[in-house]
Amino acid sequence: MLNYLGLPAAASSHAGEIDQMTALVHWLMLVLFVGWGAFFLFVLVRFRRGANPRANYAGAKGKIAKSTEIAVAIVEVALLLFYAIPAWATRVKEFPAENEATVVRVVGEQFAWNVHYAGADRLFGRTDIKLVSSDNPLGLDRSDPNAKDDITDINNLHVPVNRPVLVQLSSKDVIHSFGLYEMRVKQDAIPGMQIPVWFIPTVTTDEMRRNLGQPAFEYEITCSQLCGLGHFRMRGVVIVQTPDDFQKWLDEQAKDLAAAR
Ligand SMILES: [Cu+2]
Repeated sequence: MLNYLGLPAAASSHAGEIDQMTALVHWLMLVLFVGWGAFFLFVLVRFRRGANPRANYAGAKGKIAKSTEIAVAIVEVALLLFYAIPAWATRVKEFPAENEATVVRVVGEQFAWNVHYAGADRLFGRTDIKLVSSDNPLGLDRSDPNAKDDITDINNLHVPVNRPVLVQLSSKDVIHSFGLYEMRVKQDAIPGMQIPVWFIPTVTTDEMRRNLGQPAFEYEITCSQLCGLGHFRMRGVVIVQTPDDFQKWLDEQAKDLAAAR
C-alpha cells in the first residue's frame, strides 16, 4: 500500500499504523522542504546586495514568515501529542496477558541472539551468569525444576502466527537493538534490564515467501545498534509458523531434550 516509500513487507498487526505515521511524517517533511526551500530562494533574491547596498540594522519584519513558522511548530507539536505519543503508548502501556501470548526471553550477546522458551510448565528456569559457557550461553541452571523443560536456541525465534508474541529482551554484554523490520519492531537490549516488547505476526514465513515470490525469504532479526566488530553478523531469523507447525516444533524440541538427558 505504501510501497512508494520502499518499506519492507509488513507482517504484524500494528505495521499498518506505523507505516501510516512514517508516510505522514515524510509528506510533512516534503511540504516543509518545498516551503522553506522556496522561502530561501525568495530571500536570496529579495535581499540581494544589488537591491540593498546599505545594510538595514533593524532587519526585515515579515509577518508571513513568522506566522508560517508558528503554524509549522503547531503542526509538529500536534503530530507529536495527538499521533506519535498515543501510537507509542499503545505499544508500551499495555502488554498482552502472558497466558494469551507466546512468551520468550531473547538475550543479545556479541554477536548472537539467544532465545529461551519456558517449555510446557510455562515457567522460566533459573539462569546464572556463573553457568554461562559456550554450550550454555544463557547460563541456564538445568538442576532447577523449572528449567528441566526449558527450550533454548540461538538466532532462531520460532513463533506461531496470529498470536501475540511477548519478548522479554535483555543483553549479556553491551547495548544491542532487536530489530524486526517486517514486524515493525525495534527495541534496544540493555544489560541489566529486561524490556518487554510485543507484536502479533500476521503472515507465516511460508505465506510471505509465496506472496513475495521469494522462496528463500526470511524474517530477519538484525542488531540495529553498532555493538562491536562482529555487529554485521549478529543476525537471526523469526520463523512464523502455523499453530500446528509451532506445536510440532515445540514437541520435537521437548523430545530432543528428553533424549539428551
Ligand atoms: Cu548487537
